[in-house]
Amino acid sequence: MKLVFSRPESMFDKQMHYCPGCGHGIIHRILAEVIDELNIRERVVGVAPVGCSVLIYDYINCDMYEAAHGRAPAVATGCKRVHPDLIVFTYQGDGDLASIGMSEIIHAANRGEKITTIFVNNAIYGMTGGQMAPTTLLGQKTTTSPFGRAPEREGHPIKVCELLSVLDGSAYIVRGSLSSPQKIIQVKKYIKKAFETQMKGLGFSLVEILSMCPTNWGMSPTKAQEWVAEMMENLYPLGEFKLPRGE
Ligand SMILES: Cc1ncc(C[n+]2csc(CCOP(=O)(O)OP(=O)(O)O)c2C)c(N)n1
Ligand code: SF4
Repeated sequence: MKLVFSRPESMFDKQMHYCPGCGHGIIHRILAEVIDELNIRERVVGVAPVGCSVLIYDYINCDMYEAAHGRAPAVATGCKRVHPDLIVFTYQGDGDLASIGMSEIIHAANRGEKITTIFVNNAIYGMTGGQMAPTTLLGQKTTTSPFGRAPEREGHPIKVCELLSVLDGSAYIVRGSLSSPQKIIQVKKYIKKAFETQMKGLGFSLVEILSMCPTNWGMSPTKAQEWVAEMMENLYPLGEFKLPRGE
């Protein structure tokens, strides 16, 4: 019989702790597939975030560090500079990357560190119970914006790809979404290209992924996926914001 579906080699056979309909599990899977396809598992080092995906090292079968809240780009920088032959990535949520870790990511991108960041934007702090994140949408209710985010009170949503793509040090900046199977396949291509950018020594690469948090959004998994398409993709346009030089 022809095998059409199997677990990626770079993924442990382990039940995940994520809520039903969460985007992290999907992203882990396509990340592991890319690592397999590029045949780089033994050269890859990841840096785990503080957030729901803190346990990514239990799921992806590669070497991994755990960094303090927001500091993954600094840890990845140290690793990559000491071991330039390794392929180093950070995996960060929006609270981790765009709140406490904002200066870390800006300076890592600006320095042109040859690392790859997988940035999971679910518009909320998932792990700690649904507080407002820098990426929370205007009008969106969270535990810390119970009347809906208002610009004069909580400020505007921060657009990370737009921000980082104007920095001279960034090489490849792209935004994808998990709102449909086609878009998930596209995200996988973006992740592959981001790793290839690093492997060619071209500089800093970041893949932002619009993702679901059905639990803290108070929605079913299906509705949450629709909300990504209808609400998030309007505010956060998809596509490649910056291409590596020469492309
Ligand atoms: C210095 C510090 N401050 C606050 C926390 C608490 N904390 C843990 S996870 C988290 C938010 C994570 O949200 P996000 O990065 O969006 O990831 P998600 O859980 O949504 O995937 C916070 C504030 C912490 N662990 N350390
Ligand atoms: S709280 Fe949200 S981000 Fe965290 S595992 Fe559940 S659905 Fe995923």
